[in-house]
Amino acid sequence: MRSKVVTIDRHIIDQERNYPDASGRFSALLYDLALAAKIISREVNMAGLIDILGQTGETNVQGERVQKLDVFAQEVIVKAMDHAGHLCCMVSEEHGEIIPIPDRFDIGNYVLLFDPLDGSSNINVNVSIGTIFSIHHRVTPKGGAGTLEDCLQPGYRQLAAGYVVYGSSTMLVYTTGAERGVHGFTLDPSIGEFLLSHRDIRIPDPPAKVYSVNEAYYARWSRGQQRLVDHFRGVNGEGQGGFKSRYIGSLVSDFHRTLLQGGIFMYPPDTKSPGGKLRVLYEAAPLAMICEAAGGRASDGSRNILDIVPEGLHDRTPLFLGSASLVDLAEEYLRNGSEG
Ligand code: AHM
Ligand code: MG
Repeated sequence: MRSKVVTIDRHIIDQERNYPDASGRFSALLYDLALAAKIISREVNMAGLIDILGQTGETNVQGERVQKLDVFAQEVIVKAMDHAGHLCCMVSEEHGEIIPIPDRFDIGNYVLLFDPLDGSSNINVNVSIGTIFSIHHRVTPKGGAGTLEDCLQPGYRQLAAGYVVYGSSTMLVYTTGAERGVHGFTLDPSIGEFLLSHRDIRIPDPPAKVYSVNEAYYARWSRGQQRLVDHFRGVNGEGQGGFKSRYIGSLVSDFHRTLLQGGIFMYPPDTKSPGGKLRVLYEAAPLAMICEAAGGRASDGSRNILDIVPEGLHDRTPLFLGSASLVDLAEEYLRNGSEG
């Protein structure tokens, strides 16, 4: 053995030692989330066998109803998180309203916001998908049920954010802020543990020359957005080119690559989705926190994503995130878009 083996549980406990007054609740919350991720990972890995085991809505060989994976992931997270007394409420991309903590369980001081299975349209073709989560401290008084006010907080108030990518291996990446860094853990399925594999991730800058955007929407973009992508391509008199294009169409996977290699991920506004497509609370804000903690930047084109104060649970935003120098460049093109 060349280096010590650190499980995610051990890592969370070690990090908690930095907070002498910590109650342990926050660590327990992260631990429960990691457990939910393992259960979802197991099921995602079985997805290819669905034709053998039964289609959605049918009964499988064990006589159980087969659920859609995104519904399954939603239920796993809610069931893993509702009873331990950490949370005052939850909200999910898959659910219209606040998910209350059942009366029979204790009410805690944290809010959990999550996208249970992002990119789920990719499941049938074996493309990586992911879970995204964000944790806030409640702002309403202790003891009562969580409210909209607890959920609609700007991203800069997040206590922690993370994602799980169910890819060639399953990885969980999380941060509790810039001072504590961004850390990645790879699931070893043989022992059922997430092991620290990527300590203190920093997003490369100068970055890999990679941009990630759905270019099929070019005709629907603003002039500034078109010129920015022309710059990356080195066409129409913009930039030198030399960039590569990579777009999986699965946000967690596109972000994971961007975090590790550098580059920029973009989901700009277009004439069909003038406010962007991705959700502030479940997608943009948590990934923005991770990106910033790793030394990158996240913008809606002019504002820091973490400054957005959401007005509704399902608000959307344009999103530009990745290596700071490329997000700066994007903002510059968008500002001066119609010139040239
Ligand atoms: P979903 O929440 O309905 O799964 O949609 C989010 C997904 C992201 O994973 C991805 O970045 C984006 O939608 C892709 O959208 P498009 O197909 O328009 O490029
Ligand atoms: Mg989503």
